[in-house]
Amino acid sequence: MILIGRYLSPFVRRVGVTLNWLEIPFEHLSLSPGTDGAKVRPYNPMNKVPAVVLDSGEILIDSALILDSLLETTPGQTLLPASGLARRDVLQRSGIMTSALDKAVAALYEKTKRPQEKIHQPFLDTLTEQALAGVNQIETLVADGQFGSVSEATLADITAAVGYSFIRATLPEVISSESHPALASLASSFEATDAFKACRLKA
Ligand SMILES: N[C@@H](CCC(=O)N[C@@H](CS)C(=O)NCC(=O)O)C(=O)O
Repeated sequence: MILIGRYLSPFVRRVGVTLNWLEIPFEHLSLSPGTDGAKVRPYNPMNKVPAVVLDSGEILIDSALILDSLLETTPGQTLLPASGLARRDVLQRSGIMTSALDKAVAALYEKTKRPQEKIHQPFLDTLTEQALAGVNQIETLVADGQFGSVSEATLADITAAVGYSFIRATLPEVISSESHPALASLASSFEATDAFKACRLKA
């Protein structure tokens, strides 16, 4: 299996961490759509990451679809329940963070991809507020005991920890251990695991 994309992308990173968590070997091509478009497009003509090449040669894109496929084909995995309310709950809590990450990535692009004079501050503020609203929901749920621990991890925990670290690194005005202590603590325990350490944020 091959994973395409840099771990700076939280979507790529949650796939890489999950592969490590499940002890599935893979090759990592650390490519950026911004600077390596010609190398990314053969895997995804839209020049987006992550993409995964399965051992069968099939190419999958989008972290949600990639993870669904990986988990579905890994017997005995415990990151995502097979069906029912428990499954919906893990997907919903993962989805809150991935939605916040969509907004955080858009805010980062708004800040970094435009000439300074073309940044539209009201739009940037809206994106930042949307990302913050998502991480605030996660903070409340973590503080309420609705997230797990390293020993009983689910996809929601991995996604929350990856999301915290990404937003903390790229939009530090949105999130910190002071503003989101429960989520920061969860992220810190997951970042200490080998699965996370093998996917360094900037690699
Ligand atoms: N919904 C997608 C989001 C992927 C995404 O936004 N990837 C970003 C990197 S973080 C990307 O490839 N951006 C390049 C672009 O949109 O031009 C997923 O979950 O994989």
